[in-house]
Amino acid sequence: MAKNKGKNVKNDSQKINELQQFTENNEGEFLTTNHGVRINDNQNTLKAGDRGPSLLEDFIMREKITHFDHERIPERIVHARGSGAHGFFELYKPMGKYTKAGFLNDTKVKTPVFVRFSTVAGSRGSTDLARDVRGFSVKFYTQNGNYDLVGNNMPVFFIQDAMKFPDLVHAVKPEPNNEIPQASSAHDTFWDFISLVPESMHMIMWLMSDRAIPRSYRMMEGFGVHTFRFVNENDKSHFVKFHWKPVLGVHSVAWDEAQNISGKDPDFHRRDLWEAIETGNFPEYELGVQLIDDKDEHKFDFDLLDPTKLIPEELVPVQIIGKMTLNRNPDNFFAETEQIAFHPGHLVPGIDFTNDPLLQGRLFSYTDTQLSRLGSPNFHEIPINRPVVDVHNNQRDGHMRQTINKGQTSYEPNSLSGGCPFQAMMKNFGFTSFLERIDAKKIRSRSKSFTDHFGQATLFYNSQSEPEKIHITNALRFELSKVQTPAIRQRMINLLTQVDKVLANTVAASLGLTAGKPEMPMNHSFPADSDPKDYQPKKVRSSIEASAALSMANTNKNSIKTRKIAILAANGVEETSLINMKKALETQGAMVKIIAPALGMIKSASGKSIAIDETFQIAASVVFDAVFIPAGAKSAAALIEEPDAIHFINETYKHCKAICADGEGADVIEATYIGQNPNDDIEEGVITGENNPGKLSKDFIKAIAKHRFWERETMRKVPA
Ligand code: HDE
Repeated sequence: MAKNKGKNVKNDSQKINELQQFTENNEGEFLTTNHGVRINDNQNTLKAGDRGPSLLEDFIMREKITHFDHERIPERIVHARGSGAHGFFELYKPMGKYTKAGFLNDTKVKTPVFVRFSTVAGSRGSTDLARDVRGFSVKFYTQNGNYDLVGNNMPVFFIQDAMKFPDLVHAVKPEPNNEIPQASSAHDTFWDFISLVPESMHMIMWLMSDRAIPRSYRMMEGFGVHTFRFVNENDKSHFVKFHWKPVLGVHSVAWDEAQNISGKDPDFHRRDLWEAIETGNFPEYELGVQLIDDKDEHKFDFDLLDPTKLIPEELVPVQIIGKMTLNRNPDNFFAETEQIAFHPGHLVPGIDFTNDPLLQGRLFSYTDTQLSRLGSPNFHEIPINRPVVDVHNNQRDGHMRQTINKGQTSYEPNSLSGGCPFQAMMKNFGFTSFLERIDAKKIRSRSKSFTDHFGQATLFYNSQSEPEKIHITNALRFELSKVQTPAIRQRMINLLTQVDKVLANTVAASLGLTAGKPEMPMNHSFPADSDPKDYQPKKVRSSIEASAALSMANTNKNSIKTRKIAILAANGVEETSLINMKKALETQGAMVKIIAPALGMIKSASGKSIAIDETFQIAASVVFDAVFIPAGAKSAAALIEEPDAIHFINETYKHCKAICADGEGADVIEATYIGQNPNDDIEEGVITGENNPGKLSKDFIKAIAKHRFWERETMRKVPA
């Protein structure tokens, strides 16, 4: 295990202390300028007479406005929209056999972390519910320096080589002539690019799946994507893939719901994360690793260095080695979430890169982007970016330097400062790169082992449940219907035939097209002396037919913890019916809100006052996971007369969520589409009952835990 010299090691709460050191406390203080001069009037500019011109000498007004003018920094080129949280990581079992990384060896150490979740394509103010990849970046403030695991919620990527990244991002961003559309891949330039880059097909399957519209940041997986290396004390290396598994399971919303949420609450994921932490429902994720012995590098039917491939868990199981808990919201969004600077090149001894050509390019990009965004090579001195260990080197000065370096020397070797700071040369003390043998020609090309562009796209598609397959099909129909250029649609359909014929034909039918043979685009990365035929994209049949871990249908469905449940009520509600269900749900960790026609209080049938949380004016079914309608004849009658209540239930039904009614509450369900359709039986997930409140709440809780009843989608369409 890599050791630190005792002197510069600090305890784990150091990060919190350090941030506190920079945290302003205004309590009982006077307003001052940035230079500490007290301000006696913060309302009026200095003027020549109270109706006269403003005076240039008003240094207080000028300082205030100048600072305001410069408040914004460039948003991130990608992943501009994000939300962050503090937390800690705890190790379950020492991993010394594989890695000397300190924080992966000591189970007693609680390593502080900061996490930033994000979407990729949209601007900083865009909606959380765009169909998009989600960023999942974790900064570990370890005792051996900062380690950043800068991953996504999908385990593969669109492209194999960093050279293509600006093209990909230009294609997905709003089109340059009219800056349309915001935070959406459903437009010509994106699909034009994708239709010409078949290596993207595996990632496209993920992007068109429900993984791209998570229910919550707390209910999505994270992946390191690239293959990295673990290196142990004896310099033995293992390949490693990183996984984050959310304790609450992996869940998504429906596409129609996502579009609605984007209007009703564009901050849905941000709010969800913030509220979960504020209410003590700390998000938890287990860290898993897939480990591959160096000697097994070539034993797979894909290349470990190819970031468009995952390693099926059936081939290499994920070992769970620790857990991350997010337990503290940032104090200031800008200072922390906006200024945090991640970098896949922030490594600690015991973890190393591989030659994945996408990863290699990222190693250049992330420092460069911080220089542009944060404006100075001293971005590591911003409190959120500082390590919990001291920094000692001879780097000096620069824009906005904070450190006051003492002494006569700023070079090494030196004798005037006794040689300090000196190199950590002793074995296993400082960072050393894995001694990988490289013996090759300098060349711009791609390995032949990267040419299977479809095998894992098919594996992913085959691993999905029926409803998930339908969602992928519908997402492709939606996106490609938005494409205006017929040739692009046709090229995409032709490519889809390589993934699954039924999928291709179904999408083709709704576009009025017939699937044809794909023309493989000329790939200009062939080595000059090679036969292009050898480098054409192809499909390698995966050694397994389907992988259970790739389907969300197989995720945790035992808990309703933190699920949001709406109770619809009006005057005359049966108090016990409402209160008992509320208690039963809250005991299981759900968050319950009472929604009524007007704010304030409602009067129960027995004359008790019950406080209301929201009215139908702002409440929307799409931000809830389930709905309950309590007993009470008068309340039910009032809800039946309330169009928004009927719409609420119809929409909950349409989005396949659990619905429950007690006693006369069932009359309200009868008044909705569900009851108006006498040919359909009341099906699973719609629960009514009387005289057995215990059973009712038990059945309802079970139904909510199932997350969704997707079968409803194929049974009938609800005009919600
Ligand atoms: Fe990034 N990426 N990326 N990326 N990326 C950035 O860095 C880049 C890639 C990812 O919450 C930028 O600080 C290149 C893969 C996340 O602050 C930028 C390439 C994966 C975040 C950048 C990739 C990611 C970023 C923009 C191809 C999944 C948000 C702002 C070679 C493993 C981090 C910034 C945060 C952010 C470049 C590909 C994940 C421009 C050149 C693959 C989660 O430097």
